Amino acid sequence: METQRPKAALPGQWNPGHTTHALRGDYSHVRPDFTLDQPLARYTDAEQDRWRRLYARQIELMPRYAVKEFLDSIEELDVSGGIPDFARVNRKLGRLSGFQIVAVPGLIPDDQFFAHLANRRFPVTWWIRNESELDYLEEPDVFHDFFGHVPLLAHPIFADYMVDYGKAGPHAVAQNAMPLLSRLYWYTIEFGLIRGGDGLRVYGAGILSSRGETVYSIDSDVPNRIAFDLERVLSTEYRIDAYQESYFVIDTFDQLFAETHKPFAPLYERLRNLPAIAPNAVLPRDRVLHRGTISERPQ
Ligand code: HBI
Ligand code: FE
Repeated sequence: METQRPKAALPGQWNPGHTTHALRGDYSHVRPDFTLDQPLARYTDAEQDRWRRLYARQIELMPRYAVKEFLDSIEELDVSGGIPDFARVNRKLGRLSGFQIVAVPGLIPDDQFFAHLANRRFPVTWWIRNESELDYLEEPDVFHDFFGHVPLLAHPIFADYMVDYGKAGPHAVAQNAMPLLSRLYWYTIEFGLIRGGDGLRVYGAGILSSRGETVYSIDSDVPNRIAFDLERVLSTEYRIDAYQESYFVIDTFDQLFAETHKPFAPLYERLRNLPAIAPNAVLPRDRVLHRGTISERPQ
């Protein structure tokens, strides 16, 4: 595990609408929906080798840390040998959950992102990180998006949750509640934990694609681990430049899917004007699985 605390690989909370730096992808040849054809011929041998090394070191952690559905699916996708051919993967993925992955140059505007999810398409950045970014990069690359997100898209219940998230997007935007909905994405799809028969496991893509955070999220005494509660998650801020200070734990994907079928409008109304909860906070009403040392830090 790295000595310095590398920042967590940043999944897509930044997008052209409000990122603080120029995005690195080339957006000049994208279609109106921000997709492009995956430039398979542009991958160099060095990049293919980098994928194989990233894959090999991350996959060895998975039997111990990842939720079972991830393990089954990443094996089935058979992408250890090099950067996946999205068209080939789509044939399998389509049969498993109806999802298709589409190549994009990087982060895309929220409304486009929601529209893809709502139509059972997941945007996957086509380029791979540099050698110097093996443990951290600011924007999602093909390893974060594919290794982190795609395997669970093959799981029908989780796939339906992703579609529902996409459908919820425009309503949140209309109610000026995007920050609240982003927290749900962050604390489930990107950094979610699940407790099943075999103990605490990871299902969040931001963790699954980060060697350091995979171990930290399960083994470290530092972060809080709190039972998932929809209002608590919608109200809790998150860090985008370090390992998470709190993780929220679901019991099943069905629970997550059911939770998000509650009407969000009244929640937004009530929560939107309340002060946000600090990422390291533990509240009296929390069902605490582990109170982290981070909770002692003044908020
Ligand atoms: N774009 N390509 C890409 N990937 C994401 O994960 C992503 C995005 N744009 C916006 C975004 N995520 C988040 O703001 C979502 O909460 C909408
Ligand atoms: Fe992501």
